[in-house]
Amino acid sequence: MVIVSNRVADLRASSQSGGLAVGLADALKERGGIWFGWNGEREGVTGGDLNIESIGSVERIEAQISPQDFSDYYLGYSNSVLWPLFHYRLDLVDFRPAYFEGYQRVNEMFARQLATFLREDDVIWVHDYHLIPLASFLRKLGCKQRIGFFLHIPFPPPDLLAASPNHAELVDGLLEYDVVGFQTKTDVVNLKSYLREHASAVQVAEDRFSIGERSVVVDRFPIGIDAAGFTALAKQADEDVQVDLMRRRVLGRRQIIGVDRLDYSKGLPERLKAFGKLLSTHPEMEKAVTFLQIAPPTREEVDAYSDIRMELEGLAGSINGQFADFNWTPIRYIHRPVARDKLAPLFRGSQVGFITPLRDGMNLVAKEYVAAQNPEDPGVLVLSQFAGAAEEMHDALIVNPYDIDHMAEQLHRALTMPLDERRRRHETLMHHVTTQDAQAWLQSYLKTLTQDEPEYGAVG
Ligand code: GDG
Repeated sequence: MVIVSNRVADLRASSQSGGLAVGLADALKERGGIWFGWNGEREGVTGGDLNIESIGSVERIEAQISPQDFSDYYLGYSNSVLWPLFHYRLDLVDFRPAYFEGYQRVNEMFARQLATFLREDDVIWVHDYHLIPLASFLRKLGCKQRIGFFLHIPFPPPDLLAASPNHAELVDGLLEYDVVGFQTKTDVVNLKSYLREHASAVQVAEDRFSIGERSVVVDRFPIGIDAAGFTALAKQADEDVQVDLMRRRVLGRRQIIGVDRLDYSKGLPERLKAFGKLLSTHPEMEKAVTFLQIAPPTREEVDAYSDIRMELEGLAGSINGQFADFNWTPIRYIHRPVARDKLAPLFRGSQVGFITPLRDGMNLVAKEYVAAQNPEDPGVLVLSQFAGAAEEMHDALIVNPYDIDHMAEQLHRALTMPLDERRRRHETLMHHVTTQDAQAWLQSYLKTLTQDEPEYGAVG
């Protein structure tokens, strides 16, 4: 098995640290194979020496890229074109021919480097938007192996995608895979409608398109979390978290929590405004609730990210200035990562999980919040209709993240929801999170990727 992703996971991390990467790493260790990706450094030499480390039956291979490629491939095409475009944010897209050239160049180089390690019977699983053209370059080098792709972020509707000057090349790149996996039905429908309108692919079954001699499966594989692991982690509050919990209990103060990488797709300004609105429309909530927003920094070199940081700091400051008292700060905003073993008990100790992205592939935090709750006295999940997770988590309070007033009202509803309704909603959500977990996702994807391609006559 060969996994390719922009960054390579730490294969020595214990399963305690949880997360998707650990699930994938475990699957890789079980089967033996390779995890290939970029080493994360921006000062390398494109095509320079690979860093190869053997850990049991797995080889961890990291490639270098040059400062120019870091700028064109990573900051440029991946994060200033594809990320905003695929999150429906055409206003933030910065198309430049040099970015696309860098994107192709790095993908071609990765393909050449990886190809020398491949065996005939390997199964290759490529992850995410940085690497869409990888299969096409591998095919040009003669690789006939099964190659699958999984997109962790949304896939936009044809009209939006068509705004990219390179849309045809991107989709042609996708068609070189044997399986193209998405998070949601909406993403699947978006690619299928693009294929029907713009591409030469012919639909030969519900989830299969043929292109010349080959065919590609297009389906959804909603990603899950290690639910059992996260529940266990949530039950072990360390001293700091326990003291914080006790203090709030004594003061009769409830907590709303949000955890997101600081990204414009996560709807953070709208979320802060909704909390401000709650305080102004329900004065009884003053001193009765605090909002803890954890938002560690990412991709700070991209302008749109420094803009959102400034906007958020301004908003948190002004809401706190308006409502705070000497003994109560309404918003606690943390712009640093918080350790996972603190995060889980913090979720458990918070009465509302407030997860309102403007657009999100899935959103694992929504699932982690549910897994962390005490089933006897669970908190309430308030979830954006535009998170992939909303497609299945119907028992959350589903909100439109652009509608500040409605979000404020749903926050109020969550904070005042009777215990039996909270339990009922949590039970259904928990059933979903534990059955559709990371293992289920992995197995269903790999089953599809490893099954033989049917004869065309047998299809459809
Ligand atoms: C992409 C897609 C899709 C966050 N802050 C801290 C921290 N986190 C952890 C969370 C969660 C993960 O990071 C974030 O996952 P999300 O799914 O919420 O979002 P993205 O990072 O945007 O992920 C997304 C995902 O890929 C998987 O396919 O669901 O839609 O955008 O696990 O807990 N962890 C720690 N400290 C933090 O401060 N320890």
